[in-house]
Order: sequence, then C-alpha cells, then structure tokens
Amino acid sequence: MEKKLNIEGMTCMHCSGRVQKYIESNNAISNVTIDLENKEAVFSCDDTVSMDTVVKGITELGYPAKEK
Ligand SMILES: [Cu+2]
Repeated sequence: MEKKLNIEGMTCMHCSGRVQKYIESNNAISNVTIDLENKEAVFSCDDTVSMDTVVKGITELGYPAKEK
C-alpha cells in the first residue's frame, strides 16, 4: 500500500537524503520519494511495517513527522 508522511524541518537535499536513507533502510519499504517543497514522503510498504516506528525514527533524526 502507499503511505504519505508529512515531514517538517527538511531544508535542503542533505536533509531529504537523510530521511530517504532512513526510510529505505527498512526492507519492507520501497519506492521512496521525498518531496522537499511539499514536506512530504511517499512510499510503498506492506502491512508488516509499523508506521509508528517509521514516524518515530524520522522524528528522532530531527524531522518531526506525522502520517497524512
Ligand atoms: Cu538540510
């Protein structure tokens, strides 16, 4: 299924790259796209993925995230 997150605090390609790397480190997630301008991450995942964990992990990187 496709998921969308709202992610605050990304100011440049470096930030979006960090977030992208983090999300891609989850093997159950694919097709990760980060939209810096719209503060959005879109990706595909199966239902084994805990969105709470993903959201918390991104937030702990310094980019407050929430599910859209
Ligand atoms: Cu940055």
